[in-house]
Amino acid sequence: MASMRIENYLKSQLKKKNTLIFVLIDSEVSKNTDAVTLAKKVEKMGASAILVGGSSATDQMEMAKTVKTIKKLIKIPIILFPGNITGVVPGADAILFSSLLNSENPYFISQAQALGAPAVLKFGLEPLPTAYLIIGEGTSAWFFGSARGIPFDKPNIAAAYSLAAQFLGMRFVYLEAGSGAKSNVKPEMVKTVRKIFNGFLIVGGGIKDVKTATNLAKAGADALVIGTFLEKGGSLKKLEQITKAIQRTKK
Ligand code: 1GP
Repeated sequence: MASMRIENYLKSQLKKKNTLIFVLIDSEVSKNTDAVTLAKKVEKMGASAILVGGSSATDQMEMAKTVKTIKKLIKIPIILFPGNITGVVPGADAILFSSLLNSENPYFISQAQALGAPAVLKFGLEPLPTAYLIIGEGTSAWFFGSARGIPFDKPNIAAAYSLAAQFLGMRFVYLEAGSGAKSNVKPEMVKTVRKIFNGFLIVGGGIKDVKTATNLAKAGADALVIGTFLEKGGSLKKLEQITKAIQRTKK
């Protein structure tokens, strides 16, 4: 049985905090030095994990370098968030081992996974079995993943996919509006998925204010992912306000 160190860590974090913050670092957008400074700051501020990757991050060398540099300086786990097999690099703690369940291209449902799995094993990355669901359309993740985006106002479709994920043994669901999305996943959808899905529920895409984050936390998200807000120079003070607010919001 593979180690479940990171999965157990996330569960124990959930017992202390109601909703967690994961900060996404796209190694191609942030320079190595920026990524290091950012990782250190967000750790101090209460983020529970750093995600490295994204659907447009394809430079493995750059990504491996970022992971290696950050790893030496922080204690919170680094979780890879691959958009393709190029997102599998050594040195991280775990990987969102994801199947893009609503893709129209089987490559993103099972073939990339088969191609990437041996490297995940070789690099000793803990695979976190994740159903990746793309909500809405027009984002890079939607485009590159050939997704048939679940409409924002169809929570029951997201819930049906999440239940299917659970029946398939996946312990994580990621409701993804896409990086820099104009509209984020609606609390109603999170609530509907939460009712039916027993695992760890991640929500991301376009989150940049306390109110949105609090409503998603209240609706039952276990972790919110924030990337673009910081990439675009959003203040750490505001991120801290978001973090504090969701950590005290009861589901
Ligand atoms: C994207 O869900 C993540 O894959 C984070 O989205 O970059 O919009 O914060 P943002």
